[in-house]
Amino acid sequence: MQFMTPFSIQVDVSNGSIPAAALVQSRRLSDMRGLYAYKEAEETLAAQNPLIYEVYLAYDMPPVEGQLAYSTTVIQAGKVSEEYFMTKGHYHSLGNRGELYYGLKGEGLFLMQAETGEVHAEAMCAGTGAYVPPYWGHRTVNTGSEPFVFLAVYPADAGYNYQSIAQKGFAALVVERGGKTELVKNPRWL
Ligand code: M6P
Ligand code: ZN
Repeated sequence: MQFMTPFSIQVDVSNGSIPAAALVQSRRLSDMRGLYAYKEAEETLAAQNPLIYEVYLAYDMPPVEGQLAYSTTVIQAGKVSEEYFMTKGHYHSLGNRGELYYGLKGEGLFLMQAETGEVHAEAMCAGTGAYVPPYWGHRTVNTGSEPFVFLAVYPADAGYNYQSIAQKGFAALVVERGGKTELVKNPRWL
């Protein structure tokens, strides 16, 4: 491994941004085509194409074993019909790599899923440290009324596998029904 000089990078905890980020990724509804369950509501909202979330990558870390990468994610508050705004969600290309999330602002649900379809959800708010063990797919959902912000730390060589979630989604959807947050079965999941 390359010998690297230690460093620090500031996160603006008032809004979750990283002003000196190496990369900022913005995901609008159009970047998430087919991921929301309610197709008609997605079509209606498509004209506005709202910003769903941003990812601030702190540092352009070489994707090699032993290094850690970190980022913040800011998910806007909102819903597509009754399904809350959320991240795309991914498995790691190297399945045996875990990840740690730390809540900074707002409220969310951290949805994790094993390849078998077993689903596990952890509620998150400022101060929650939530751990994704190796092999679990993961997606975050903003269940609150303000932006949901968290920091993620993960092995720099973990990589992203978006394919299976793009095809089938998660086994559970996170929806608001009667003013409450509920996990319901995803009808597209076979
Ligand atoms: C967290 C980390 C990132 C990830 C981001 C958004 O910040 O897990 O690695 O990119 O969330 O999630 P996704 O890539 O699924 O859109
Ligand atoms: Zn990950």
